[in-house]
Amino acid sequence: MKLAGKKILVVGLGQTGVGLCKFLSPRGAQITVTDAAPAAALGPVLGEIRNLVAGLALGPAYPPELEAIDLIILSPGVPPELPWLQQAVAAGMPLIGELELASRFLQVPVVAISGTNGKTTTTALVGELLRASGQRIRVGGNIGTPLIELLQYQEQFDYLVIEVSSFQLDTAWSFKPHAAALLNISADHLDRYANFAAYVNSKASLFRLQGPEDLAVLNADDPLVAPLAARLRSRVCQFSLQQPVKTGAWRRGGALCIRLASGLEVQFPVADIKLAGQHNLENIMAALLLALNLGASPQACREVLARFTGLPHRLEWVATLSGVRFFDDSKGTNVAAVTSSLANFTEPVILIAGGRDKGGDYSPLAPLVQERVKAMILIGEARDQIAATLGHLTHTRLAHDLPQAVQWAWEESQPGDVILLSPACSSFDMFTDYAERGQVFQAAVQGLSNGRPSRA
Ligand code: UMA
Repeated sequence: MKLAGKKILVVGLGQTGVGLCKFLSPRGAQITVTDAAPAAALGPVLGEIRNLVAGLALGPAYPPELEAIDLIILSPGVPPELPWLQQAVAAGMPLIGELELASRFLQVPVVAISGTNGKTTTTALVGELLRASGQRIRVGGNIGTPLIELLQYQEQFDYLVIEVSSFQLDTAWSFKPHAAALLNISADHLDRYANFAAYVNSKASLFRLQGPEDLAVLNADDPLVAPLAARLRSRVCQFSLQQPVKTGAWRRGGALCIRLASGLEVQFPVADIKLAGQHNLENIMAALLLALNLGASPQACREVLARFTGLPHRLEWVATLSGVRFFDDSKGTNVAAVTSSLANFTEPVILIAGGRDKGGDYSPLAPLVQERVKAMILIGEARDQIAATLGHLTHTRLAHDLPQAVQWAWEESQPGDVILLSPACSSFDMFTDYAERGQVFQAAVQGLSNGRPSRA
């Protein structure tokens, strides 16, 4: 693909937009960057790209004039269905996403992980398992560093291990991962998709271009993922917590059992696994299948599993104050994630939830809220909606912001309780992203421990 001299419009100036500019500029492209946010809101990133681009169309100048543009490249957070982009496509203008551009320049095999929940933890774990086995790898994608940014180093690596979101898949028609796992599918991002079926199809497109030389790892227990096994051309491995599988991973008693087509059979005692949470056993099985199929050593995997504790903002223990345990699950941005998180506690939970609604239905949380949640403190745009669906099931209060929610949760708590931030919503109404929301939560908890706790 020739980029020199091409007039390219980069849409969105977050991490992806910056990565795109850094990739396109040295290849001679004439870049215009557009973003709905005004310059003042974009802050330091503007400094990073100012010398790389020919034009900026920010804030009031968004969306820009499209005359003389040869190619539009989208950040994943920008829906291709926006009317001005649809008009451009209808007029014959090529439009691709960052993952598509990266796919056209990839020279090393990619290991891709997708799914509604667990994909970030699994991606990080696959990275650890392969690295501990002596493979040269880099981890990126939706987990943090866009794939386009990893390409500059690609010849130094055996594999690039990336987390892939449905948003990225939707505009990536050439993406062909050498090994890919689909962990699960449940309702999410319904503010962006026409319906749930469209979201499911987006996830399944992960395997679209795979052939018999490629590996697909599928969750045999997930009714939306399991049927893909019969449709794919890839080599399939499955994992299950419920029953043995022919080729793949399953739980038997106190061990995770693995059997690969290569003949490798190996077991990993659950008691030796540091990463907590039932749902994480599925993520671990998927990660082991990817890594062992790519040549990881079982002994190195054992060592990693004995020390890997997970990632920030995913059911992360923050502090224990006067017998009350605080957990930051800011990455719990949909109902299924909150369900998994709540299922880990037998103690009374004070749940802090809310944020920007993603078009989902909160009612599947009702049984767990009734059973385990002694109080719910709701924040953000979705607080009234969640209160209307679940508020009658437990003591519920609406807070102005997250620090107030933490303070109120603390006032409601007693020794032995758990205070859990697990929002079931995205963070974009009040924060830059889920990480910032988690940091604000942790700082508020820190504030309690710094000696001004007031209990009712
Ligand atoms: N913007 C517009 N017009 C729009 C929408 C957004 O101009 O219609 C602008 C915003 O003003 C903003 C910029 O686009 O300045 C942000 O672009 P982006 O949302 O694509 O954000 P990036 O910083 O590029 O981050 C993206 C992923 N974000 C999303 O998919 C929403 C990050 O995943 C990812 O880590 C990063 O690329 C690197 O690959 C985050 C995420 O929330 C973690 N992902 C979703 C999820 O996991 O559920 C999919």
